Amino acid sequence: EYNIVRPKGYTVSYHASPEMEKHHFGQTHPMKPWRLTLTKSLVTSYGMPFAMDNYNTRPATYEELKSFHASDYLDYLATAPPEDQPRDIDNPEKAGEVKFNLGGSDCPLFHGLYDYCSMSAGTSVDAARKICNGQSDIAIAWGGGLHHAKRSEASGFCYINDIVLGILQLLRCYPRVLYIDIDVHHGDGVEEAFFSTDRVMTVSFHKYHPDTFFPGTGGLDDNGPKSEHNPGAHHAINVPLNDGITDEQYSWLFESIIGKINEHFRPSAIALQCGADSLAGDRLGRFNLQVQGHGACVEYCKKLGIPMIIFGGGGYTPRNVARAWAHETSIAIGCQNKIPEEIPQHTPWREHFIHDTLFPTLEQILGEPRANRNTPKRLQEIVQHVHEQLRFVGH
Ligand code: ZLV
Ligand code: CA
Ligand code: ZN
Repeated sequence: EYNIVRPKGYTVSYHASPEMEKHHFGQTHPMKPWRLTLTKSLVTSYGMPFAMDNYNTRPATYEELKSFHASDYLDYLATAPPEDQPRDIDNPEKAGEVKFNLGGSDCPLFHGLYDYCSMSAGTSVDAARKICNGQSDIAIAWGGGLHHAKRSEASGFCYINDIVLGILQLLRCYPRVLYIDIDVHHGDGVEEAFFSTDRVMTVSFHKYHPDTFFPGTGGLDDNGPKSEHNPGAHHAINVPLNDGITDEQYSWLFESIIGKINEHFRPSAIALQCGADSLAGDRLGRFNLQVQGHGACVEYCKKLGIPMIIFGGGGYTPRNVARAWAHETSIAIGCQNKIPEEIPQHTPWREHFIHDTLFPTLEQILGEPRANRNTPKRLQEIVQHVHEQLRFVGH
């Protein structure tokens, strides 16, 4: 009804697993898989599925998960009892034990955990396969983007690193992959996984404070192995930010940094993690980004004309997550100027959006915007430092 048609000259695919969205981390846990349902509801009410190939993906197999994760970790993930079940009463020492960082308050053992993880990973691996075999040019996997998971450890609401699995798939058919992460947290798991290769460059923009903000890593000087004999040297880029950054500052940084990286590294594919906790009003985030500024990053990457996977990630105020990811889906399709700003009347759960627009103002979101602690001088220094790192990369 909004005359949304398939884009000319390229294909967009949307990979989702509706069963994944029904899982619960627990009442008070900030991660709400239901935000994916709210996103899909908005995407559908605007008519965007007509312009894409839509896939209901299968769960990733054990063998696929093993391309990055250790077997003993996967086995425990598959068999550990949910926490609300009675603990092993015959073995009281074991009762309070935490293995692989599973079962704490960040990474609870909930019902159906292994299914949830393998479905999230399935969307990302399928997205990567479609890019590899040329059936898709932009593949969207909002259920993925879980960038903190390690080979043998859960971390920060992430159990399986679907991004690493997706990039490993891309590396089978592309020489160089650029990983970009706009989640408000540092993309530590992905950075670490590709620390010693020059075939993947990782770039994370995040709120940085070593003591008070998770995970505490990703300082400006964290650029990969310090040894020049290691090919991964200079192939990790970090953009540490303070509270309150605005759309204008963030877009300027993003374009200055990604533009330069594109010239030097010349990626053959892009993996873009679009964590929506960098938006203003996020329950965990600290920035003043609006849907427009967040989306501008996707638009800039799309214009580079390189095959791309778009992942989800964090995002803890579901109505804003759904707005951003629906807007970014429209950018992928190229219909962002065709869809009305007003949220369609027939959108399921429309009342959850509170304001009836796709682009609420900072005042509507926050009342009073958060104080901006990023000085122009500091942002200049960051860009300068990144440009210096890039003198060691490519040509
Ligand atoms: O968005 O957590 O700060 C990708 C992502 O990047 C911590 N965790 C850990 C380290 C020791 N602490 C405290 C443990 C807190 C456990 C419960 C919460 C519960 C309610 C509200 C907020 C939190 C919370 N947890 C806020 N920040 C944390 C971080 C993990 C952040 C993960 C971000 C994941 C999906
Ligand atoms: Ca980030
Ligand atoms: Zn995050």
